[in-house]
Amino acid sequence: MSTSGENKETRVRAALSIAGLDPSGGAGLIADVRTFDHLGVHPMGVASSITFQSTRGVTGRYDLPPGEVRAQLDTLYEDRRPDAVKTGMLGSAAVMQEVAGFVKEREARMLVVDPVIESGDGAPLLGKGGLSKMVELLLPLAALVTPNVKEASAICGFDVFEVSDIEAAALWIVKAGAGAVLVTGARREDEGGAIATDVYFDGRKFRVMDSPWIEGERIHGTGCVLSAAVTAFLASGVQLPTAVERAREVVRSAILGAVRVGSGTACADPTSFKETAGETA
Ligand code: PXL
Repeated sequence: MSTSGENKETRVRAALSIAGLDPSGGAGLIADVRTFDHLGVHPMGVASSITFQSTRGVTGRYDLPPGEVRAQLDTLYEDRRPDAVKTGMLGSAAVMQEVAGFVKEREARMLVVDPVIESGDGAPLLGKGGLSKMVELLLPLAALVTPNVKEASAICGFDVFEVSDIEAAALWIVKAGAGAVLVTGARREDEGGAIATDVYFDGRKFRVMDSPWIEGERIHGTGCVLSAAVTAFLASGVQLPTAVERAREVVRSAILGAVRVGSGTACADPTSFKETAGETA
């Protein structure tokens, strides 16, 4: 970024991620920060939990005490309110409650909630009581919630496979108070091959968004990149439905350009996306 006076006079657009640290860089805060930066907004990050993790998987986690998460947020907001915020892994019910309380008090606008419950290979990333606190306190504050089908099923308490189940889940989540929801990652078979279906619902109408299924191994960090990309576009002033459409393109590029970092799961690469929010807002 240039250090000319011009840039210092206009405050840069900033997006904040409140999420866990995945030291391998494939998911969590590092993936979010890379996505924000790549899409042209200044990245801010508040750590809620530290996972012990490589591309081979998660071996443990340390959830920060809620007061320490609050202290990071208070200090940051005394200086600068970000233009959009996302939550990822919050780790514990206590941090969920603290973050929801903070968002409500500070009227943080443009909240995207990625309801992280477990890692792609099934390691728990949210402690006991966290899910009900999420539904009760955080979902009603969200402009958008981005569950995959598994998370949607955990949130709503019924199986989510077919488009009709996904629509029921989306309705459930909006009834719980979210402004809109994007349920991702349903796989459907069509004459032409497998289709990846996401369903967007803003309380008025359902939009079924299809793209060709990308065959291959599971890619780490796709949910983080998706919700971070929506947040970056919102911070840049893009309206929600368009932000969602563009974020799906970012994830598609991040999957197609996934990188082999270690001996385990390949990682989504948000920098594979060619276009910046700054140029297109
Ligand atoms: O992909 C969900 C996720 C989110 N946040 C952190 C993670 C993971 C998955 O492993 O480690 C910190």
